[in-house]
Amino acid sequence: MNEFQLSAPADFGPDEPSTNFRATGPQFPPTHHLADQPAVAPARDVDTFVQEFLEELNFGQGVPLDRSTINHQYLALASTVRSYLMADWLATAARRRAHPAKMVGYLSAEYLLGRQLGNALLNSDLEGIVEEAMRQLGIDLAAVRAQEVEPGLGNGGLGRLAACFVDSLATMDVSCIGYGIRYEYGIFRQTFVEGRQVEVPDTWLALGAPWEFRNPERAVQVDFGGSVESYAGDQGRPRRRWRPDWNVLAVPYNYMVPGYHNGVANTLRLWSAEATRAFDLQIFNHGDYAEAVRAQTFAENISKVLYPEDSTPQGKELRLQQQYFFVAASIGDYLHGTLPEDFDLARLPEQIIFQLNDTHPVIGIPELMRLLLDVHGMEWDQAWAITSRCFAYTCHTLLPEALEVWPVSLVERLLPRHMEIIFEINDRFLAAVRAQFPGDDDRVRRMSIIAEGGDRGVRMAHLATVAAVRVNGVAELHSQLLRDKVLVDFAQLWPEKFTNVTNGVTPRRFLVSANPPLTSLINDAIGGGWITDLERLRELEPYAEDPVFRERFRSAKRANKDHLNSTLLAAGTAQLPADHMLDVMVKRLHEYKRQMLKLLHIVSTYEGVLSGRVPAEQVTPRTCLFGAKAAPGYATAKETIYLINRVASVINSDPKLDGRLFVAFPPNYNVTLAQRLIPAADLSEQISLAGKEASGTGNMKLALNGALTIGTDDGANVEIRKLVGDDNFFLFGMREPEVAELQSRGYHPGEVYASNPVLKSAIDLIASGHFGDRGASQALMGDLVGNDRFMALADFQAYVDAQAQVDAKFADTEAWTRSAILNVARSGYFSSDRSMRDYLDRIWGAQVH
Ligand code: 26W
Repeated sequence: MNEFQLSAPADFGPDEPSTNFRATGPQFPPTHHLADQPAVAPARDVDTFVQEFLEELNFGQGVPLDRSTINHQYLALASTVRSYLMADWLATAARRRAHPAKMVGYLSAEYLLGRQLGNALLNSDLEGIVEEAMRQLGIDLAAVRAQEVEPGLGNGGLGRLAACFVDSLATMDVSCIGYGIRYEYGIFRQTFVEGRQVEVPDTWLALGAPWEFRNPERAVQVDFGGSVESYAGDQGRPRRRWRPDWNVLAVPYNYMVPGYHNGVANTLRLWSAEATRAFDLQIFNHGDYAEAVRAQTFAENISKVLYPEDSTPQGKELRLQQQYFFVAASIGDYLHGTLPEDFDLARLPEQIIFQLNDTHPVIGIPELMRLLLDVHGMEWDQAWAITSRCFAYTCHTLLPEALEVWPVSLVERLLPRHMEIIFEINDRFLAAVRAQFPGDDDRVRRMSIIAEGGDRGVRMAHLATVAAVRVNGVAELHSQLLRDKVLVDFAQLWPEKFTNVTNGVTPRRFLVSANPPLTSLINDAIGGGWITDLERLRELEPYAEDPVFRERFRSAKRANKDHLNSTLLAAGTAQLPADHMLDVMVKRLHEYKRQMLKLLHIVSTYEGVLSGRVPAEQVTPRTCLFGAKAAPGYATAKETIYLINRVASVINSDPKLDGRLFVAFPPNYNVTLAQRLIPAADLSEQISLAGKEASGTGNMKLALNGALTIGTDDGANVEIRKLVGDDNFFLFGMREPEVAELQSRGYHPGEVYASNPVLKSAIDLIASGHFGDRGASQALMGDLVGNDRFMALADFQAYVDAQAQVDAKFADTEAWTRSAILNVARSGYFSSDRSMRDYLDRIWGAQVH
């Protein structure tokens, strides 16, 4: 070898980075004996973990232990735990490649994941080792865990459900990939300034994001705008071609989704928007620096922030860009990144089912059609035969205003080819409707995907229902109302397409992680099998008759209340009085959920004492705790928060109540706070107007943690009551048919106000300015007495009567505890594992595994 001959041939290799991410593996036959070894996780013992951790701290974070901050320690711990999970992830992927089966592609614009470290330690059964390792290193594990900022990539129920579902699919070892958006800013952080909600940006990435893997090689270009042109395809067949005029790069960030104690880890792939051409040097060289980077900022806007609405779409263009961005990236990634290059797309429905989490990803339907028609050159019928077997749609709402309808003009401008395809889908669909219902133009107008008249709109729920193999609601009553009302025309046309899958929650996070005292009590009684087979909680039923068990159950609840108080103390919010019934209402602030009805009960109790109508000592010591964010643009919701805080400050400092009634409203309700609050609760408030709450999932978490529910027959409350038994549930209020009947007959809240003196006194006290800001109070009470869209006044008396039953039962401690234990024992059905089994049986099919 002469002095000029360089050692490795690489030096002379191509000087362009390879972009062919399919070319994997070493370039030459490896000789080292470890080369073909599967990745093995580090040994699962304390010393190895300590070693791995210190390596991560020293060489990953670049600090010695004695100079490490809690954030260094958190990032190092997360990365160390991650390396243990990684082996499962690689093994799971290899096993899936070796035994390919149909999989689920879960498309959701929201994932409310909660903190990752605790869940990773639990599911990978590393808690014991890590606790001991940190102890030996003198590190306060609780403080390190508190360092994690939860990824708030969702608004509420829909986003959290997606997170519970992917946890269950991994625990059930079902092949699934979750697709979504990596928002740079998640749901806003809620602060209170003089009782008013003030939103603060959610800088969740600021101190590092150790749980994600950026994979730029698998970036997907996503196009927008432009126009469509015709050209002659092969054999001169007329074809259409989209000529987009701008694009962005969708860069994937992979998250591992570990199963519980099964060595499985699925993938959650969240897309982040980056500029295709990050920087325009020509423009820069001409000195227009801002212009040079404009494309970059413009592109990044797409995944910049989560829309904080959870019911009323704002119809903003950026929102549609976000929806198309992640769906096009996901479908493109799967078709052109995951499937073998020579895969016969006619067999696509055997490979994957895309579950549409509400209407937000529905633009994926014309996107798949576009790829099959324009990119893969298929004829319409073949493309539709494939597409109409690749999607299933879950509806999560009953509020007409929450159903997305995108202006045709906007879709035409942003996605001209997709609008063409939607028109074609609609024409063919309406032809079938006309054939089935000749002359019924009204039905055609009702069912059309295109809402005519004025600014034409695309009804995304109709498009989803036309294309999906299955449409499901999220609780029996909800699915029934979809069939009988919201989508009645479609249910008549395709009765077999409609089904129900009642929601569920993961017992790993919301029982085992959140409630260690109750978990060990249950384990002692019936073993640990319930954690992956929750209906086994039924075996607890006999223990409800056991006074010793009942006492231990109460001490678990007390321990959770103390733990909650330490959390609230740390957050600088008011301590909860001991020995109070903890009455909890935690959910997004929305008029249909009727936080106002809860407030009227509180004020009428207070007014009763104030006016001498009720002797203070007769008031059951109770703390009413609210947790609720309001969409920033939702004025009535924000005014309700403001009123709750004003009522709290007056009641909590009024000696007349002798501390027997306390109102707490810790700010920034999120998954982490839910895990603290729910195990401490005695009473669960599920008081929405019947026919409005699709399901609810907080109701399930609270029942599983031994809270008794006071609720209407709405959403999943109906199924909770059926399972736990009427004696262990405080039912009140109108049923859905009664609501519909009153609405059609005409509802006059003013008359209810005038005819119920207790109600009138409470409203008048608020309107009087007794709780401050008389103007704001009067406006809110005026709207309530004048409109009361969700009939809080109509259900007030029934609610107050039910609350009296609650007080009576709570006074009988043994009876209350017995009911609480029966709620836990009979709520196993509400596991998200069971929900997944129902999706497999009723929607995805057994091929998925
Ligand atoms: C476009 C604005 C928007 C954003 C989110 C409209 C609607 C939504 C979600 C569908 C709202 C939501 O979170 N719905 C809740 O979904 C839960 C999970 O199925 C149910 O348990 C709740 O009842 C339902 O309100």
